[in-house]
Amino acid sequence: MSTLDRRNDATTVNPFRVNDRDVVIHQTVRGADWYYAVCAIMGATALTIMVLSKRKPRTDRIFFYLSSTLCFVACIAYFSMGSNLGWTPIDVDFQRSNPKVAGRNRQIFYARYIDWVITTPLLLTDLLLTAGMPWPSILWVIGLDELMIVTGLLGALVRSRYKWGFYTFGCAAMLYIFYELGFVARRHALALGKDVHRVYVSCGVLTLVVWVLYPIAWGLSEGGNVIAPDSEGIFYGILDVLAKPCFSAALIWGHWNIDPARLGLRIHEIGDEGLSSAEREKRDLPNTGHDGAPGVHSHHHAAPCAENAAAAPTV
Ligand code: RET
Repeated sequence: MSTLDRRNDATTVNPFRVNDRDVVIHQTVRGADWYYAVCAIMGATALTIMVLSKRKPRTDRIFFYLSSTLCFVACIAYFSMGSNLGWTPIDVDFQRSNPKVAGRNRQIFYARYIDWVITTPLLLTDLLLTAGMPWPSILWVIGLDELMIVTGLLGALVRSRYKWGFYTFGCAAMLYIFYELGFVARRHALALGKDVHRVYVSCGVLTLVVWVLYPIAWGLSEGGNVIAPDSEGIFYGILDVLAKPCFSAALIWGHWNIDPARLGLRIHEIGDEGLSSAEREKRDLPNTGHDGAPGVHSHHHAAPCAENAAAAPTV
């Protein structure tokens, strides 16, 4: 057999048995192939973003780094699921007669949730930094997000109908996140200018539309045991490709001509100290006038404070 026609034998090497327990409702080799395909998409996206980041100065790479990291994490999660690893058998709440989902227990991939608990905060950070949200609000939304993912994992691991209790907490957390994104953060983005608002809204709408489908996929898979594990993989896989590579592409494209300093993300870099005043102006550094004398502040602060207004009349 040549290397080219070797089959994916992950399910043979890593069989449908963990901790001396067999799983009845599980993925097939085709499902594992699909997971590997998504793994490749995630890896390729992460590498592309890394390469693109080199076109920007180190200080302006925050969105590249966040997006590249989240695609790398997903790449590893998909490698794990394609290799038939990162799962455990859980007895189903609903026994079905459909042969595709008939049986007492089901393969539950906890690897998904490890991925999400790392990557969804990064996605939210991408979005909320775009909107220029204050960092305590960013932390608050990330807290809700972690609550949502962890309740989803707990619900998936529970056998009885109590799983739906966890699910309900998770959905409530998601709705609150949607409120923060749709109302609070959008207002902040608008205050930063039309172009920032446009990027925020396009990535935000993509997020809302895609995210709302996750609890539906969960209800049909880990929750209700309605669709087979292969279909579960396709459902979540499509959502993950939209939520990570497509989202990241839209975000980086949108940010290309936006100076991160406008979002409050001006970062110090070696050499900033000895710059000429023209250079300082270009880089949006506070202008010290001449020879370090305290003077006029940068002119394009979104809302000049009273002190500035008094000390520096319109130039
Ligand atoms: C769960 C079940 C509990 C209730 C809710 C859920 C929502 C999950 C979401 C996941 C988003 C994942 C992303 C992954 C990135 O690729 C945990 C399924 C509401 C919204 C964006």
